[in-house]
Amino acid sequence: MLGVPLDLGQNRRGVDMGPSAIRYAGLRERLEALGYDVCDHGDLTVPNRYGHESEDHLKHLHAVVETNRTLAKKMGDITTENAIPLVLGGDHSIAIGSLAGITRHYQNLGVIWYDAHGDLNTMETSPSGNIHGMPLAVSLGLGHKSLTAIAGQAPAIKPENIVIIGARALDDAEKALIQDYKIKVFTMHEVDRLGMSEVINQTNAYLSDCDGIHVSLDLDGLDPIDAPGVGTPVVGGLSYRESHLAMEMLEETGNVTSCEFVEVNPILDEKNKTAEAAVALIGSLFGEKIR
Ligand code: Z70
Ligand code: MN
Ligand code: MN
Repeated sequence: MLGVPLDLGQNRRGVDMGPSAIRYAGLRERLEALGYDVCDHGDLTVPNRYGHESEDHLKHLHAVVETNRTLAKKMGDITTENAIPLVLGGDHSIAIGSLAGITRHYQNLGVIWYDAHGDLNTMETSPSGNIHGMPLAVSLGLGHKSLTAIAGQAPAIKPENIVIIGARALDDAEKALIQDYKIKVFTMHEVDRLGMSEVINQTNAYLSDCDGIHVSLDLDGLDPIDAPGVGTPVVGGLSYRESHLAMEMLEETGNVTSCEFVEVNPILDEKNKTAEAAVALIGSLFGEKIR
């Protein structure tokens, strides 16, 4: 596991304390109880908020680039056959670096983006200038050169290897990009019609050609009732129960090779509820069973 206490990809302070809150909620003990040999790489050093310029409508661009470059290198190093990298955020902009690093070891990595949002904006389309609304676009090679270049020459991820689950707050330009790139999305509409069980079955079938699967779970994918400690809560979200089922079913396939849990904001949380939800979901993704 590796913490990335970055809060510069969005406006709300506090998400830099996410890794600490997740550790405090008992992550290590939970994984050790499952029989894992846990290696905690600690937290990446992140530039502070002050004195970092924004550029081209991209807030704190240089600090976000610097953090993600370091993260990509670290993730490239710790991604080995016998390890399952687990990244603790921090805001979702850290997916840029984690995917850039992990994909050095894969030809055809699949990505499950569990999120209320699409995170498919670029500096041209972003309503906010917040880089945490852009990481999936960046991983497709779209956006400011200094962000897309972190992955190297080619984009980190192919559009046909992405599945978004839980979307309910998509900007118009994101909807257009989803259509252009034919990205597979299970919005809340499809989750409600099909049920989470069928959503995960279809996700597994859709990504069956991938040589690895990265789960990028933004806690705001969950309903604010179950995960209140996030910067951008959106009502009508995935329940704690549905999310557990999703993690359990993904674990059953044995295809998940890396993951990250992001956007836990302890300042906005209720008694560490969101960090505890994150730890419980990580438990399920790593094989914890009720029986
Ligand atoms: C909006 C933007 C976003 C997370 C909010 C919001 C993006 N689409 N992502 N919270 N995690 O500003 O680009
Ligand atoms: Mn997100
Ligand atoms: Mn989100």
